[in-house]
This record gives sequence, C-alpha cells and structure tokens, in this order.
Amino acid sequence: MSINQALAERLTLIAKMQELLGMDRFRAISNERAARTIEGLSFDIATLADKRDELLKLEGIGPRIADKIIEFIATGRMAELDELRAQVPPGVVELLSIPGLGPKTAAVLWKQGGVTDLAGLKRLIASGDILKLPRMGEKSVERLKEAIALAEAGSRRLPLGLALPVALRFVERLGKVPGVEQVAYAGSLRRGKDTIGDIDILVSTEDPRTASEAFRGMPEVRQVLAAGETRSSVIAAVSPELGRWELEGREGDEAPAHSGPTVQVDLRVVPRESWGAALLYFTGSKEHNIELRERALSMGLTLNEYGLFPEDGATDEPPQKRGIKPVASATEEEVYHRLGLAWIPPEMRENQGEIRWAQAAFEKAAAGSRRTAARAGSGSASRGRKTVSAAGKAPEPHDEAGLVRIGDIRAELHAHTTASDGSMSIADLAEAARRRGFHTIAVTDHSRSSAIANGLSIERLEVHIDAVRRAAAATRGITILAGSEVDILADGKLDYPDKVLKQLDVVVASPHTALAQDPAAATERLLRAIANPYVHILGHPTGRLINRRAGLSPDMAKVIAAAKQHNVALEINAHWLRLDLRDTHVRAAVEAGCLIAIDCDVHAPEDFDNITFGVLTARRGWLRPEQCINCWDADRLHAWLRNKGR
Ligand code: DGT
Ligand code: CA
Ligand code: CA
Ligand code: ZN
Repeated sequence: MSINQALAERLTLIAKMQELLGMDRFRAISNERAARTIEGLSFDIATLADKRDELLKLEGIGPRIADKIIEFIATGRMAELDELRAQVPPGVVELLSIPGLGPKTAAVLWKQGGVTDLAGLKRLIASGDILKLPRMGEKSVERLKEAIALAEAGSRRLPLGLALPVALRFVERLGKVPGVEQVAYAGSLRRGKDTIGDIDILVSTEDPRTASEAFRGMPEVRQVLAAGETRSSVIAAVSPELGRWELEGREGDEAPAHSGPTVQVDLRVVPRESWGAALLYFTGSKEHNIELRERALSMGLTLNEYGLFPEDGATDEPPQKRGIKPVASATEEEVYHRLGLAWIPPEMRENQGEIRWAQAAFEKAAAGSRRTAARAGSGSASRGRKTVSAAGKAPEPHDEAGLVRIGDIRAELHAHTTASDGSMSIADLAEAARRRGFHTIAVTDHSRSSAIANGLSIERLEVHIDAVRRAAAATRGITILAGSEVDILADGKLDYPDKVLKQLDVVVASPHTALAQDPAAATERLLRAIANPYVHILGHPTGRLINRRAGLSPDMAKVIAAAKQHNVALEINAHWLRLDLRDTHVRAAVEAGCLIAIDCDVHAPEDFDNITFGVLTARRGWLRPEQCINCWDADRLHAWLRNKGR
C-alpha cells in the first residue's frame, strides 16, 4: 500500500504549500480531501493507473487530481509539486513536518520572521523575537518548542511497528543466502522496545563474505556506512517497495532522491559455536549484560560475545584468542543455565529485577526436577540439551517466565465499524475476529463528542446496539458484544449518561481531546472516569502518539491504584503509534495486581496484526495471561463484564 501512502503524502504537501503561498483555499481543500480518500483505500491505487474513469468515481477525485495521480504512477513525479517547491525554501517546507506547525504559521515565520529553516526557527525562539510575530503568544511558543523536541527525537528513533517489518525482510532474505546457518535480529528490537535506535542483525555462516555482501546489497540500502568481513552498517529505507520504485524513476531520468524515513541496520557475522553468547550480547540491554558479566565474575567466569569462559586472570588477551574453550556459548539457554539462571525472555532484559527472578526460577526448576528425578529413580537433573536442528533453527528455549503470548489472546474488546470511523461492517468485523480464533469481539464505536470520527449520537447508538444484537443472534462461532468507546471529556465526565452506558455489554472509556492539560487535571479526569461503575476498560490512558504527541502525564500510581480498586482494566492499545499503556506503566500495573486489556483498536482488518506490538509491550511489563482479560476463557470474561457495576 506504499504507493497510496506516497500519493497521499504528496497531495497533502501540495495542499499545505498552496496554503503557505496564500493560493486558492478551495484547491488546497480538494487536494487534502483526495489525500484522505487515497490513504483510506483498501487496494493499491496503481491498479487504476490506466482506468481514469474508475479513478474519477472515487470520492473527492476530480479530473485535475486524477491526472496528477496518473502522472505520479507513470513517472514517480508531480510537476505541480515541483513547481510549488521551487517557490519556497526547502527548509521552510521541512518546517511543515513539525507536528502542529501548520502552513499559516509557517508562512508568518518565513515571510515576517525571516525563518528559512529549523535552525533559524530555533534562533528566533531563543531570542524571544518570535513573540513579536502575529499569532505567536507564550502558550503557542511553548507548544511549538515541545513539537520541535518531539520531531527531533522522532527523527532519531523509529517506531517499533516500522522497524520490525524491515528487520523481518532482512532476516528472511539473509536466511536464503548460501552458507548462512542462523540469522536473527537482536538489540532493542528483539527486546520489543516501543522505539528503535538501530536494527541489529546477527548471522552465523560458513561464508561471511557472501553474507555481508548480500546484506549490503539489499534493495532497501541507501548508503553503506561500514563494510567489513564480519561487521557492516547501512542506512536502509523503511518502505522498500516505495524506495525501489522511486529509485527506478523514469527511464533515462536521474533517480529522484528518496525522502522517506530511513533506519540504520548493523550486521554482525559470528562463528556458529558462539551463536548463543553473541545473540545474548547483542540483544542487550547493555545494563542487563553488565549485570550478567558481574555475576559471571563472581562465579570465577568471564562472559563476552564469544562465550562464557573460565576466568584465569592470566593476561588481557581475551580467552577465545588464547584457544581457551568456553564452558557455554552455543545457545543462550546454556549460558544462562551455567550462570545459575533460567532463560530470560528478551523483553525482560532491562536490569529491572529479572536476574533475581531468573535465579529463583532456576532454583525452583532444579528443585522440581530433583524431586521428579528422585521419584523416577533417574539421576538426570538437567533439562534436555538443545541442539541445532537440521533446519538450522534452534528450538525455542524452555521458558519459565510464562509471559503472555500472541496465541493466548482470545478476544478483541476495542473495535470500530462503519457506524463510526471503521472500514468493516459488524458482520465483517466478527468474521475477521472469528478467523483469528477469538471467542469474543466487542463492537465499540466512538461516542457523540468524537465528531471527526463520526461518533454516534444517543439515537444512532440505540439503533446500532439493535444492529449488533441482531448480528450476534445471526452469528455462530463467536460472541459479538455491544459496546462503545466513550470519550472521557476534559473534566472526567463521560460522553453518554449512565442510563445509556447501562445498556452496553462493554464500555471502553478513552481520552481523545484536551491532551495538553496539566498533570493534576489529567489525574482527576482519569480517576473520575475509572470511578464510573459502568466503565470496564480505560482505553489508551495517556493518548500519546509516539514521536508525535506527548499526551497526558497523569500520576500513574494513582490511576493504577484506582483501577485496581474499581476493578477496571487498563488498556495496552496495541497500535504501534500508541503502545499506551507503555512498558513501564504496564510493569507498575502488573505489580499492583491491576487487570490489563491488550486491544488492537481495530478500524480495518489488518489492524488485528498490531497485536504483536501490544503483546511485546505487555511482556516488557511482565504480564502473564492470568492478569490479562483478553486471555480469559469466554465464561470468565463474560461474567466479569456482566458483574461489573451491577
Ligand atoms: P537502540 O539501538 O538504541 O534502540 O538500543 P540497543 O539496545 O539495540 O543498542 P545498540 O544497537 O547500541 O547495541 C545492541 C546491543 O549490543 C546492546 O543492547 C547491548 C550490546 N552492547 C552494545 N554496546 C555495548 C557495551 O558497551 N557494553 C555491553 N555490555 N553491551 C553492549
Ligand atoms: Ca539497536
Ligand atoms: Ca546497533
Ligand atoms: Zn478506538
């Protein structure tokens, strides 16, 4: 769907430039509208390249825009955009990518403030002269400063949801390179962090040169930073199809520069026999590694990326260089066990108490297997040694942690249909959920205040509830619940009165507006919503959007305590832009004994796939299925929903 995105981005940019240049507003609005239509298409618009009539049938697409679309699909360019660009300094165009900085403000900054790039804008803010410009008060400058900080941080770290597909493509293709035995991604990505600094990939192979060359030759690669036999670094485009396609350009044309987001990817080629130690080392976190190394030293061992070695204190030269055999190195599990620890899931490796947990788990497992061994009269106390299978893949390590997994998720409790801003009918949504093996799907369209999301008035909601109940009666194999995603208004009141909420099977209460309010007000707001007896789930509690908007900063300890007291589940919104609750909040909520929901906030069929990111975040918070309402069986979940607030 990358061409749709590329087109939508360009039409939006045209609209912004037209406004910035003070051109015809209606033209800008129609470009904007076409961009939204294209963004929302569920098919590739390139398939209509030679069907102008079909294009014209799409909402908001008239002859002028249809021509631009056809031009772009054919040539990768839009002459109109090039012409507009020629009239504005490139640095001013870049300002438009700062969230919340609209074309009108950009025009004032440029024409009246003399700002031609980000550095100039920062100087104008620092000098205080910005306050002399029209539309610029103390408050708006504060907001602008925050937006700049977010944009700058955002350009350095890539959201998990954009990084993971890049890594998976690299891993898949490297796996097919001759000689490659094992390949995996490591680093913060394997730990499931919400944003990724760079992608780390590990390979073991008989032929390092071929693997390294294949890596540097991947189609996404835009720039090679380092090219060694066993270490390479590249800058890769995040949307490969788009990148390749743009690079091809038009025959005989110079390839236009790629402008989409990029990410650094590091490759390490490691010897087969040190695979486990290398994977452990490059998965990190650094803090986790340091703790492990200290533990090793206290046991008379030394740990590095080649293995766990006896510490002889002989010289400064690393043990592997002196021909010393490691006591463990081939698998992560072997290394952890030799250190007296259970294998630790990557998501837990942040030096936040996981080593203490792993020691206790290892001792418990050892005691358990001693008992079993004694009963069975056998002497084997150690768990089965893992060997690398013929397929080159190590079997999953034995996992004592029992954290929630994707397969444990049995219900989706936050989903939208065409009644508000979703793309599916009730029946299609239910079918998509049923195909995923879920026992329950909740229809939770937006409430009346969410005007842009086509929120439901009380009258429309009542009609919708009837429609959901009819669909539920007509559908087998899955329970369809009638619910709502009710806005939490700025003061904590809910968007529907209690007598309406009472009719619903499930109520997700979420903040959508007034997300810049101060922390004390935000805390009061959420506490008030939690205390409403009809609320089951607090949806995306802070409203943050990664790299785009900070969201509320409530006192999470208070929110968690209230949720526990009122038996409200806190949502991990699985969309990779949200991941809200975030990892640290999940951990605190889990420790406090709060219930957690992991929901995909489904608007379109593919949104169900975001569960990957929600589950990774949950695992970073040590969530186990018992405490996650989406993992409960149908009877337990339905009883909990029914009994709440009654
Ligand atoms: P990122 O890329 O900023 O999202 O975070 P990471 O954790 O992926 O960090 P990165 O890419 O710099 O390094 C990957 C792993 O390599 C890191 O998690 C642990 C290991 N590592 C890197 N530098 C050091 C170091 O100086 N000491 C130790 N013990 N480990 C390191
Ligand atoms: Ca990294
Ligand atoms: Ca790295
Ligand atoms: Zn929603």
